[in-house]
Amino acid sequence: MKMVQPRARAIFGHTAREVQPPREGPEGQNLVLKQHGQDFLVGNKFSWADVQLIEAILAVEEKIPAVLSGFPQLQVVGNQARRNMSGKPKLHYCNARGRMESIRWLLAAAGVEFEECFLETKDDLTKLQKDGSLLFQQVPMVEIDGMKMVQSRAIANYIAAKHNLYGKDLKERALIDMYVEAIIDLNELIMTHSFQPADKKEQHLATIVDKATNRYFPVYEKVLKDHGQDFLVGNRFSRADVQLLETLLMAEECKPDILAKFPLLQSFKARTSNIPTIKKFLQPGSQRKPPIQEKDLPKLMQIFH
Ligand SMILES: N[C@@H](CCC(=O)N[C@@H](CS)C(=O)NCC(=O)O)C(=O)O
Repeated sequence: MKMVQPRARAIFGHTAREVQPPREGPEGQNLVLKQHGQDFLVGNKFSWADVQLIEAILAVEEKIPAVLSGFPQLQVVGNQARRNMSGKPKLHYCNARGRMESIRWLLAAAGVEFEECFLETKDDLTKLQKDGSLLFQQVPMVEIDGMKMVQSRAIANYIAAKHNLYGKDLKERALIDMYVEAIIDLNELIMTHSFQPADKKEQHLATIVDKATNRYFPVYEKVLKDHGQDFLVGNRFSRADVQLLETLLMAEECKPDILAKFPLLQSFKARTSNIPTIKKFLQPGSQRKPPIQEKDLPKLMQIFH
């Protein structure tokens, strides 16, 4: 039996032993796919024929890039394979925290490498809007697993579920959702601070500190105290921990001693910051973004308004 090439294995995640011997010849696959309208060549099931086909498509395309122009079904197969092969999610946003930062955090915490495509001008946004990449004409957009995902919460949900950061059952997920939604409320309040006019900044900062220390932090402090465990939900690391840590650090940027009355949040911060993937993300030179500065505002306004 012919060996499955590593590349084909990377595409489908199958090994030679898991698939059937060849049943199809090298020609006519475009017609086969067109006629039965299914994803795989034979019996609507992944088979050896698919492995061979994808290998052949990629090999021939390397030599003659336009070879598939008359075979739309095969183009789809080739595109899908390339997307799966490229592996890394691609993040489309500006080079700033904004609504993408929690997604960066989640991917980094899950140990997933990602690429970034930064919008530099309004034209870059318009181009994505015009080519149909943005379902609601907005970013963040993440190319992942063959999808162009938009809506930051939907993207974060998908990543969390895919990487087992979303609890072990529905009730844990519900708890994680409640914690995360509240964290997002505080995170968004902090995020809008840079956009406040000079005469409103002080009042806005006071609101952040009030909400953080009186509404949100006491809840997480109590959760940790009551169950005595290291993580917020189910005694295991979840997206709630990642997103809480992100927001604790943002709150400290607003007021360095904001955690003074929350000893368990302080130890939570130290503990989770030391998780290897997170530790790496917190180091200089990572894809984590700095807080938005006054000087960044004109560029951001020009892109989004
Ligand atoms: N609910 C959306 C909101 C997305 C959103 O407001 N995106 C802004 C940038 S942060 C945008 O694309 N603005 C351009 C526009 O609305 O035309 C999400 O969470 O992803």
